[in-house]
Amino acid sequence: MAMKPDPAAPGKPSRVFFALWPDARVAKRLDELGAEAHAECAGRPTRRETLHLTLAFIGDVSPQRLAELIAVGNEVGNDVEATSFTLRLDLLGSWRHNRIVWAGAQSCPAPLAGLVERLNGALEAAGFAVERRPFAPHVTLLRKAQMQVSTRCVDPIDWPVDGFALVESVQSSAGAHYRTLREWRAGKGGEGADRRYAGKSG
Ligand code: 2AM
Repeated sequence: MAMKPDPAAPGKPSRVFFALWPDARVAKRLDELGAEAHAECAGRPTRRETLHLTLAFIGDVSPQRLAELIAVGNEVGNDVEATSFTLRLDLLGSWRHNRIVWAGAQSCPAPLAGLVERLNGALEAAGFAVERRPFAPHVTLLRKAQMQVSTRCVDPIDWPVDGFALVESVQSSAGAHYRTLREWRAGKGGEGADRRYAGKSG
């Protein structure tokens, strides 16, 4: 009889990505915008504690390669000044191809574009496949939306960004849960980079 894979077995790959995670105030505003969008489009709202902006999606990696990703984060997170900026989310829109409704930005701040570029550069140098499409900063508010929206301006949500995280996505029947593997934050923990935290899931 064929053996079933043991989900707890060592060596199981993790599905990981670098992301910005909002603080409680920004998450609340995004959640409110998500509720407004849900009234219009239906679909499955992103739970407040899981709202995030993906900087670089990596996909499945073996536990052995996680150390290389942390080295990538250390390299990029060392420049703490470059990870502090304000991101103004002032657009609501949707994509037909994947039926998501998102919050986005009329203008991508140069430090955000720079952060993504540096992450992709370091990922590529470390042998990871990187996204070739232009970066489209967005926070997914709804999945499986039944209606689309025409892109429109909304009350701006100013997101004070002061770091980024390496996050693991764990799929379950209840949706995705996320666990922060490592976080790099400006102005905290001495040198700013490489502050481990216990991990959040949602
Ligand atoms: P999304 O919000 O636009 O769906 C965790 O799955 C995060 O990585 C999500 O924010 C998701 O973006 C993004 N993601 C998932 N699969 C991806 C892929 N193949 N390419 C780029 N980003 C992806």
